[in-house]
Amino acid sequence: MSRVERFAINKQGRDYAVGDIHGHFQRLLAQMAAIGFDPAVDRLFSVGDLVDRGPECPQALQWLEQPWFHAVQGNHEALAVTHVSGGWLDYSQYRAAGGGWFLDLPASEQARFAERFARMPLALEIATPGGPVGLVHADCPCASWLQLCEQLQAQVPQALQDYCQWSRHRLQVDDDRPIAGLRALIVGHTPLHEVRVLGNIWHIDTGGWSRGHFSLLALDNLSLANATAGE
Ligand SMILES: [Mn+2]
Repeated sequence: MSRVERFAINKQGRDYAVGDIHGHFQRLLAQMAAIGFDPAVDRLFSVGDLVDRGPECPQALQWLEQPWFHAVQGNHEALAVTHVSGGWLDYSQYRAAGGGWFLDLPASEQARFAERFARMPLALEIATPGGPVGLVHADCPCASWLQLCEQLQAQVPQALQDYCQWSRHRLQVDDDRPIAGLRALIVGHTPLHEVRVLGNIWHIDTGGWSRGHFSLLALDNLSLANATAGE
């Protein structure tokens, strides 16, 4: 099965992207309300990491059922899947990263989350008036989007999935080479004080789950949506 999910252009409403959520759905809802998000016509695309660290992690399953909400699998969803499938994990690191709520669930509950998380795509592609916008959790290891998408068609090599979900290399070395075939690639994973753009790669985890704020990036004009105070 393909691990890329594609979306046609949104002719009725607006599309937004959001960074890591980490169990803070109420804070996110407040931010969405502040910009006038309309679930009847608007869509919200998430870079993943819906769970761990915050108080509302179990709500991830309800969010994933919403027709206006779409998310790639982050490294934290991958950790849950790995735990249930019996793969190797550094459990002290997993707990330190907020996975305790999951590890302390009954096995049947863990299985329910892992089954849903395993079905999350590794990449999203959204058509916009200015060209396609891509989303992965951390980074794209290929120079072109097409190249990545081709490798996500079949059995995905673990090293490729790990790079997409864990890499911070681009930020560490200030790599500003663009990803060919995309108007913009949107990623999270590394919390920053402000949105950072390198080439056409937008890093949008501004720590809404921590002490920062959620940045809602409008995909039609690649602008940060601001609260419409007074409306
Ligand atoms: Mn992450």
